[in-house]
Amino acid sequence: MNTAFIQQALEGDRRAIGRAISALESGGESAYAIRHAMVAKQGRAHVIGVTGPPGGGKSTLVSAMIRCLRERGLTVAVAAVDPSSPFTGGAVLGDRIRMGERQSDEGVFIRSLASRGHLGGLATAASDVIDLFDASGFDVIIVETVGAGQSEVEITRYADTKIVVCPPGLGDDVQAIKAGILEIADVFVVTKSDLPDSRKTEADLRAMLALRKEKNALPEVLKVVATSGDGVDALVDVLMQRPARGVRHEVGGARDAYRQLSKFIASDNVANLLGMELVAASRGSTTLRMKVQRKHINFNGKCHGGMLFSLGDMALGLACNSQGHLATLVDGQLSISTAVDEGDWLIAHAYEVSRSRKIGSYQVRISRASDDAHIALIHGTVYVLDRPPVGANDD
Ligand SMILES: Nc1nc2c(ncn2[C@@H]2O[C@H](COP(=O)(O)OP(=O)(O)OP(=O)(O)O)[C@@H](O)[C@H]2O)c(=O)[nH]1
Ligand SMILES: [Mg+2]
Repeated sequence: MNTAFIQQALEGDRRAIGRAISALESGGESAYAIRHAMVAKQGRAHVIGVTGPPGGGKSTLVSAMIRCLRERGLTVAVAAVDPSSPFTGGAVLGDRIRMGERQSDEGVFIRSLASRGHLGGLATAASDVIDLFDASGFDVIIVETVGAGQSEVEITRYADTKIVVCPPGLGDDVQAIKAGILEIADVFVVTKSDLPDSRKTEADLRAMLALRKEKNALPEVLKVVATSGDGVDALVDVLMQRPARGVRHEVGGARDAYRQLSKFIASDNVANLLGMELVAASRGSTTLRMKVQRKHINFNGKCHGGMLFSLGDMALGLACNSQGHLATLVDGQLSISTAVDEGDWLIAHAYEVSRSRKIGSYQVRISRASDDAHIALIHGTVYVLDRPPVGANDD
């Protein structure tokens, strides 16, 4: 196997980087060699995830950010996951790029990636490609994902800073965006702020954030007109002020916990049956989301209490199994304070209250995504066994 290109890629050679990405995407032995070689060089780049609804203005925003970052002398690599419109050379990058200016710019590298439905989410290759860009010395890495389904949530686990794009006039989709994404956004960007509805979108976002109990580290809300460049400088200022560079490598195993727990939930029949999705995970805590559907509704026309318990139990089960030991619920109480309707998105946040070698105590707070209303609380006691969780061994 000729591996000279790996070294060249890590030195920033563009053709070699392209070749390395293809090797990572196709897997196999050279992918392994690349991963091995790049480990030592990771952790320098600021990885910025940009997600939001289809057609929300993500690519236009990314193009404007590239321009601004280049003016500040920073190099930029972009991974567009499952783009519905071609990224390189197309109109999405604006006239200057179309005219070939950006392609000949050595400081910008853009690549489209297919998400291949690995565990119902993001292709493994995407996270490898981010690591490769990082190891190849790019200052900023931007990852664009469409906010539909699990992949946008998953990709943001690999980002130091998460931008959620909210274009004006979303209507009912706003709730789906809020469900789960609210928890992960560091910055909300109201795109297309030249459109009249943008004031309302901004006001909606601010009203929603005002409901949050956790007042510190509230996400910023910024208005941008990417087509004219208005607001882009201010956005890049905010991004550059964040001390976030490289934190994805320092979060105490959060990435590992997330990867492990995605496997658990993907292989859980009840989670699949009821439509539960993993939003966030770290050791000892998890956040899930679930949209209340007709199949969850009881004879009274409200969400069945058992569905709430199932959701909470799943969140709790993942949280207590995230530490390498098999743990199982031995006692749990559910108290419900608000009835839930079809169409609502539920968020379940499970966290550890205390844990000894044998016994763990956990709580799950279930809330409604649209207004953060308190829905239910679960308290559970788990028994910890002296062996790993069953699903943990098949790596
Ligand atoms: N009025 C206005 N239109 C914009 C702005 N930014 C983007 N658009 C338009 O919105 C449409 C979608 O923009 P994209 O940047 O391709 O959106 P996207 O979110 O990347 O779309 P997908 O990748 O297909 O999900 C295009 O027609 C853009 O010209 C803006 O600031 N103002
Ligand atoms: Mg796009």
